[in-house]
Amino acid sequence: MTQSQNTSPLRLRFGAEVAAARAAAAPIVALESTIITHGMPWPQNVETAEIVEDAVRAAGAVPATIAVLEGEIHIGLDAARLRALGQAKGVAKLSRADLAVCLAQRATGATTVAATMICARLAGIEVFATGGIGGVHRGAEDSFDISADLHELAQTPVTVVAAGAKAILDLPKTLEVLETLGVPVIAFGQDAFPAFWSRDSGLRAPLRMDDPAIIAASHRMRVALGLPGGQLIANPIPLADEIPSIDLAPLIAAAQAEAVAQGIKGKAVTPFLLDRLFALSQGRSLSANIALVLNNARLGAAIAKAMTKG
Ligand code: PSU
Ligand code: MN
Repeated sequence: MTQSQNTSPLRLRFGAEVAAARAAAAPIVALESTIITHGMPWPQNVETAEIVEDAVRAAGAVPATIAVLEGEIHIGLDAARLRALGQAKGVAKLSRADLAVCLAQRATGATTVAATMICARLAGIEVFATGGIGGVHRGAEDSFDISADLHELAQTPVTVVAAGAKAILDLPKTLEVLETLGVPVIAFGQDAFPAFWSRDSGLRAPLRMDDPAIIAASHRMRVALGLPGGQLIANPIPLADEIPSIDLAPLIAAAQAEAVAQGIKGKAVTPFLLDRLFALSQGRSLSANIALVLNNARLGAAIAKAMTKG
């Protein structure tokens, strides 16, 4: 260890299962915690987090749910900590800008895609599965609301598996920004860029791959090239769980109008829209959401396994 590491104030707390996996060089899949605290209502948030972890295990990898608890980065949460986080009120939502502040204040917070990528890299975890990433919001030409997730994908070498981006975002602009930032956007098993609840956004993904082993190989190749960022793997929701976008479009428009009318800004925007959508769809969106996260967890595990074979 170098001097600077010895004097670093940072300490990662590894869960027992993750510590054992690290010792055995077994495949590990990182999972985020903002989806638990800000992305789904209780109790489905905790139930989903648990079955997603089980899906990773069933696919032959070890899940590492990441969160900051009382000023420490946890890589892997035990059942009690997961349940407590899922029921806690007013947990902070941590993106790149917030992480150091939360740790210095010894506070608790849930990690977004951006913050989870930062923590996963520190823990040596190269694959991360979630539901949807943040992106360019509708009306960004006025609000400038562009998620820090996109910039994180450009600078932190973690392969992120998501079901594309939600239609609460401006998908063409999101793809343009990812292209500008040099982030590979790779649709898995199809040509179309998926749109979260639906398999086809109507936009073509810039890249396509059909084999987790090739995804692992291109991750390695980026590292070998000295390229700093990660890859976005856009994995379409299973056909049986898809919701036609025509059903959701009016609800998204309504939620969007409410956000504008109520002056919702900054990091409150995404949680507000997700919460309103769940309510407006009478929970219909939730089972699809759960199915796609499970699907991403399985693909994440397959990629993580391929990385350890490499
Ligand atoms: N999109 C979803 N579900 C989520 C999120 C995004 O479909 O739970 C969460 C993720 O944690 C993501 C964050 O990183 O919201 C993006 O927030 P913002 O737009 O404020 O960057
Ligand atoms: Mn934002």
